[in-house]
Amino acid sequence: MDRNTTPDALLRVADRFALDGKIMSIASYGDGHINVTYLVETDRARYILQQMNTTVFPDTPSLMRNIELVTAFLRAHDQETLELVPTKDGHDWLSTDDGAFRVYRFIEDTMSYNLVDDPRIFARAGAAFGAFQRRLADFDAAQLAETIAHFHDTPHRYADFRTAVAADPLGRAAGVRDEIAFFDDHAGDYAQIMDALADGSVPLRVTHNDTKLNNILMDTGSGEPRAIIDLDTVMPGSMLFDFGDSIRFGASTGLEDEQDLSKVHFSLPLFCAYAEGFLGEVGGSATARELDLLPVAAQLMTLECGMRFLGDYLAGDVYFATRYPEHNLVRAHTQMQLAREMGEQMPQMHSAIRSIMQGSDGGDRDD
Ligand code: ADP
Ligand code: GN1
Ligand code: MG
Repeated sequence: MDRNTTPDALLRVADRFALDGKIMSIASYGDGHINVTYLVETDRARYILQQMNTTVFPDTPSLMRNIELVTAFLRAHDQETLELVPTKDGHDWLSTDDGAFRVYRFIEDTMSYNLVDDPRIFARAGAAFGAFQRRLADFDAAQLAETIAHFHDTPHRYADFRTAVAADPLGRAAGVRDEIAFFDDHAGDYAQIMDALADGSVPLRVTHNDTKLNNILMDTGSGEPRAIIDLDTVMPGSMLFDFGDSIRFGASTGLEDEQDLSKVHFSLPLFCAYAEGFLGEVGGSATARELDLLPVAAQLMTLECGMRFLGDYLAGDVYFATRYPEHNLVRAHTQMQLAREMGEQMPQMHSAIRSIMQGSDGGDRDD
């Protein structure tokens, strides 16, 4: 995807949308790895303009239909959510020679975190993602298109990873033999969630699937979560994907791309806080197998993301946005360290989940 749309082209694109006021500025915005995001300021309002990543999400009409359906559903349930701004001719996205674009109203007076050290903040994130999933339990999953096939199918991700290792177009594999061996050593673990989905002990639910902390906007005044964003991957999935991916990103003492690994550790207090918030919303509907797999899911989602970063490094940085040549490798290293430490603290994670569930009434469990 071309990430270098010229300022003139951006202005032409923004001008095709029904914005309120005269466009004053357009500037790059945010920390997403997939879409190209801009802040558009007019003399009356602010907007988010996104060039959608049509390589990652090839079926734009289905993607946008999912977002329309999910945001309409959330709004109908009084939940603040993304709001699309149509084009001047009434479409909810725009296709031009420069790519596919959409505009959201800017959700004002909010901020997002790439790192938290205060467990109370992370507990609120857990409650927000839990509430998101609980609300969507009433949403008819059959309406949703699968925007990326096999998104959290970890064995499938591992097969893709092995393909990238074998192809090695830039000759990078020789320099990362230990990293490749690390993901190979865990190959026997990868099927645990998919097997549980297949045998029915873990149900399919409507899930967000990309629950990193910076996909929640928090109110700058109250500190409470306001809206969950980045709805591109909302589709049928497992509660374990959402829980695990949040822990992968947020229960770390370092940034996802921290180069100094001495700063990157799995934090059990952050894990416990998130689990408490999340299970406070969805614990009652969780099956015994889901509860049992929550710690494993944290480690699996971390391994999965790590092998995606390393696979992209080998493939030549074609998927995730990178700012320097080793960026994906740096990200893979943080995920490896976190996955290793999660493995060491598996018993503590299990006992934390047990005590959270004993502390709650847990009376209406569906197992
Ligand atoms: P990506 O898929 O690339 O991660 P996101 O949809 O998450 O893209 O958007 C990137 C960033 O832009 C978010 O992390 C957030 O900071 C900001 N953002 C996106 N939508 C909005 C919005 N409606 N209001 C305010 N900020 C937003
Ligand atoms: C991407 O879109 P963004 O930046 O929120 C990726 C996630 C990864 C994440 C790693 C569609 O998320 O799956 O976990 O990067 N999204 C997609 O930071 O692949
Ligand atoms: Mg995002």
